[in-house]
Amino acid sequence: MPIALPPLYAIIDTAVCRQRGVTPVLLAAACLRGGARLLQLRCKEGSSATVLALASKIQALAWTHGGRLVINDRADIAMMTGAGGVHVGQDDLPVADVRRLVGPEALVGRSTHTREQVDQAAQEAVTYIAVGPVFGTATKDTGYTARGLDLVRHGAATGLPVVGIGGITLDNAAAVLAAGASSVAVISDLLTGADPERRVRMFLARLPPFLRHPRSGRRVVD
Ligand code: TZP
Ligand code: MG
Repeated sequence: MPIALPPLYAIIDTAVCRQRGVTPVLLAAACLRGGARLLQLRCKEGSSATVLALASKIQALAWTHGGRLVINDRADIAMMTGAGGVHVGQDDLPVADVRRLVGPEALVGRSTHTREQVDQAAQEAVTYIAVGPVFGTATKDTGYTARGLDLVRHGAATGLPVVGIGGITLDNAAAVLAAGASSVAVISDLLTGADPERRVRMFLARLPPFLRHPRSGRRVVD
């Protein structure tokens, strides 16, 4: 059953944190204090035990603030930490297997970069479809050029919640939601300026409020 997502999806990317000299735990805490209620831990480095320890700390913070943490790639770590979901890309674990492991209530998101991938994801047991890169991004080389708002519109036509990702900033975020996305996933722009808590507040002030899903009335964070 479709659920509504919070308008801002704050991605805590450990590589970006390292480049910018901020710890992932401090960034997550700042995002939560600023009002973000959906977070993703994206950690492509370090040992599995390190990722587990980090996920566990951020999950505890998210829980304290009534937020929800999604783990990138690692269904096992989501299960071990009690995190609320798993995000998988095109080359990661199959959605059906992740869903079987994490159960019906967890969020399972899939990254897509083409209309075909969107249509495929819509047939799977996903909670939301991430589409992108919507705009040019230096954070991840997806191998795809900027997709623009067309892919957001295509995703929204599936009826599933869509998360726009890639090059999203304070200035273009509202346009992504206006094109039909339920949420915008932001990595580097959280760290624009020296105060991510304030940046999150600025995003939330510019985005439509957290609405219930029009059909199911369910929210991802209650
Ligand atoms: N997937 C598609 S684009 C992207 C990912 C993980 C990176 C987005 O990062 P930013 O810094 O918000 O543009
Ligand atoms: Mg992945």
